Amino acid sequence: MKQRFETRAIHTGCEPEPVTGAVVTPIFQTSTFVQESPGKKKEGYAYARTHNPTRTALEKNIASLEDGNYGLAFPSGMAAISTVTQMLNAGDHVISCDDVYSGTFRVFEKVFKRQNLEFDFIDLTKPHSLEKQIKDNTKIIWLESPSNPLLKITDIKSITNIAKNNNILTVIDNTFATPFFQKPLNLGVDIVVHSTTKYLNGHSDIIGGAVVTNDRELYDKIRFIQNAAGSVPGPFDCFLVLRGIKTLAIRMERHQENAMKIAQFLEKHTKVRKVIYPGLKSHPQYELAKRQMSGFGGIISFFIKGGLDASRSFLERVEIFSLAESLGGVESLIEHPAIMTHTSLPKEVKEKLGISDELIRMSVGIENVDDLIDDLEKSL
Ligand code: P1T
Repeated sequence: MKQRFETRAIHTGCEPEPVTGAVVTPIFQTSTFVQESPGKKKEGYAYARTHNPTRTALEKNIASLEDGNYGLAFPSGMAAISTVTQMLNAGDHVISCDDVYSGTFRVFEKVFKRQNLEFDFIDLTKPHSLEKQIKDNTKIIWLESPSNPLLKITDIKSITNIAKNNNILTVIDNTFATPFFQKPLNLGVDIVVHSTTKYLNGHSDIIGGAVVTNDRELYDKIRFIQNAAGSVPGPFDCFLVLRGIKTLAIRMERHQENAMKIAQFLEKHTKVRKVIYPGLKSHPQYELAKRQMSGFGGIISFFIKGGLDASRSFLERVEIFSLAESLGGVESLIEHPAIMTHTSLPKEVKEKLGISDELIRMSVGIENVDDLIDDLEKSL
């Protein structure tokens, strides 16, 4: 019988180590593995760019959480995203959602465009607008849902149906939802990417990434590029992500519980113009979020009244919330996307999307929620 999510998070890939019986997967800090005879490898291990047992454990674990067959661990979310994109050939076309993490936008626009890939960024919250954008050379539809930083929700099933009818692959960045709240492979997505830096590791102490797929051919292609180009994480980082994942389920429950209370608090506050949180009825895709996710996550974006001056003085005043980039750790973080995480978006793109000087993004941690609300109340 297939074990449930919480059990798999703790056990999958992490069987006791066969030589010593160590219950916790060891950090195999080695670059190479002895061979019994030329080409005769123990358990398939030869050189740690290709395979490392700590990494293998993490890859099996993340694949299982996504209900996928194949997982790959990367040294960063951007490395995972770049390696998947490297499957394409010059002349291929990618349709990406418009509110994609700015680092993804940057690598598409500034790196892959130079290698003659084409990109269009469109509002994929309206799936009917997608079909007009599909061209003969469209190879990937790239989703991020909820998106960073505006928490737009894409109808994953509708988009994967359109993609399949047109023989196009779908990739989704599932970093914000995590597999605890959203399982895109079950909605027809071909490849899931993650920044494990965020919720999967959960403790703001590593940079990492992951890819999961059910398709053996895609897995082999991505693995080949990863090994050929050398985009691999170290064993200590893999160990930390594995350790973080063991508590993913209970962390996500608390992140969401705290975020819901804070979103409701902010929505009533007179200094706040608008709150964006998929769990609020006021979110334009609330019904869709309820349908395709099993929870709404821990990220809230909101617009403060009073322009940049108000944003600045609020962000300088918070004490429990740390003014810092990133998200998904146990501690609450808060930031100003226009000046901090989304600077690589051109001004006109920020304006079009609504990433203004009044926009604030917070990653609600798992501290006592009353302390977090006190901190926000005092600072607003
Ligand atoms: O930082 P890295 O592990 O390379 O992950 C990049 C990345 C990919 N996808 C999403 C949805 C992300 O949010 C990120 C990184 N984001 C931040 C650092 C941030 O503060 O938004």
